[in-house]
Amino acid sequence: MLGLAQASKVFKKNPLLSEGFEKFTKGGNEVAFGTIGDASTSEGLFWETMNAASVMKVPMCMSVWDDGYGISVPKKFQTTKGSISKALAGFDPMPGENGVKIYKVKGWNYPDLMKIYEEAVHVCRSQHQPVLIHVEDLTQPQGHSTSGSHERYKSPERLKWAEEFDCIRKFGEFIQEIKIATQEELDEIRAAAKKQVRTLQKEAWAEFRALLDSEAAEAVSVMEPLVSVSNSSSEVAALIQKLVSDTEPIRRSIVATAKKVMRLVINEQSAERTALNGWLKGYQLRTQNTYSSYLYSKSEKRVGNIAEVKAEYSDSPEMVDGRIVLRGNFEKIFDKYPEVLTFGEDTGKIGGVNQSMEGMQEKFGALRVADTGIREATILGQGIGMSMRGLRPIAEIQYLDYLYYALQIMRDDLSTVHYRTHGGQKAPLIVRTRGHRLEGIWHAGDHLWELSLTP
Ligand SMILES: Cc1ncc(C[n+]2csc(CCOP(=O)(O)OP(=O)(O)O)c2C)c(N)n1
Repeated sequence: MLGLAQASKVFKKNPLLSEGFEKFTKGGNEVAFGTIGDASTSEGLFWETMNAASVMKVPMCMSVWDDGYGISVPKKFQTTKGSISKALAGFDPMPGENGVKIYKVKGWNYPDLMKIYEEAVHVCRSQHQPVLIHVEDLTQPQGHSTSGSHERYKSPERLKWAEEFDCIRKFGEFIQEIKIATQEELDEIRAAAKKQVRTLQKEAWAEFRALLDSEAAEAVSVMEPLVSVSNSSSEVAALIQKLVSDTEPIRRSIVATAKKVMRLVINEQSAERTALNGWLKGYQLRTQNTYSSYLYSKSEKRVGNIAEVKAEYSDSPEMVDGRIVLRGNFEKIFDKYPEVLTFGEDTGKIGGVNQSMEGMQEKFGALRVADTGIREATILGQGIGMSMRGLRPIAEIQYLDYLYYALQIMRDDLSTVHYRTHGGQKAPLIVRTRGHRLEGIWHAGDHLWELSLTP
């Protein structure tokens, strides 16, 4: 979220990016919206993000949905003073200061919600002022999820209050108050919507079943010939019968049955066995995409498709420090691609702890070669968000040992963007770091083996 917001700032401030990025921005005018539950604000990453957004002054609008509980744990165990807006009060900027502007509103109060959101988003967009909207008194008609019952941890009074202040009910009252519709009209809309959803649910289920039923029938037709040729004829027949009598077979049962039959005929040679084996492999291949695809990039620009450029040396090459070679390469890259930018601890003013960015900030500006606070998770977050918006960030982690602070977000968020969006989004981020300085344990760690086990 931090990086998505930062991208707006970069697009707004870097004139070299005014063309060619229409897919990602309209002049940097975008606000990054994010939402979080009140209990989840107890996470360290939340605080790191708020602090970073405030220091960086990026258009980030964070809403906290406050229903008073994190599953069953009430907010008095979650948040200082039981209120995230109170706990964050020190972030609220005084005139001339940076900070996160804090708003507070009740979730059932629609006129206030409209007023506050309009104002907060305007401030956020026009001043690149991060804002936090603490939306209190939210209700959960079914508790945290439909698999638990909130009667176990909420008092009868609280449940009664929640019914009265149910946000949908309150929305209905508001609609009547401003005379958009009467209660009868609302009841009609509600009944019609319920009916429509039920019909669509039935249609969707029928469509889903038709496909699985045809796949089960296909499996049966490939297994059946084995009944007459196999030595385990009766067992094979019993397995097929079990699948046929399953009124709602799913792929798991189709594949499991075919595999069990394969195991029964494993030592037999027959065209029927070969046919089943071939079908099973083909079926698994054909349905694989339904469960898992785009684990890796399929783009023609993916790393594996980029041809190697061999280094060329002159007859009498000059000997220089490695950092000079790196700096020269960075300079060429930054010259050629205005969408490239880098940021990290000590990366900006002094050009990195190993000086491989020396002089780069003077040449390319603090927007593209920037210092950050000591906050590896959000350095990585900046990189994820900006790369998703068409920029080419290089996030610098000062030493490999400190990548651990960012490992969770690398594993859960960065590495899964392409997969989670079925190839719809990607985050082409370079993470740059260094280790093995042999200067004490936190600068010399050898962690590549652990990283190689991290997806
Ligand atoms: C990092 C992490 N820790 C724990 C969980 C398990 N978990 C899922 S939802 C939840 C409670 C969240 O409460 P809140 O932030 O108030 O959001 P709400 O569900 O009330 O909207 C917990 C503990 C999780 N999903 N992720």
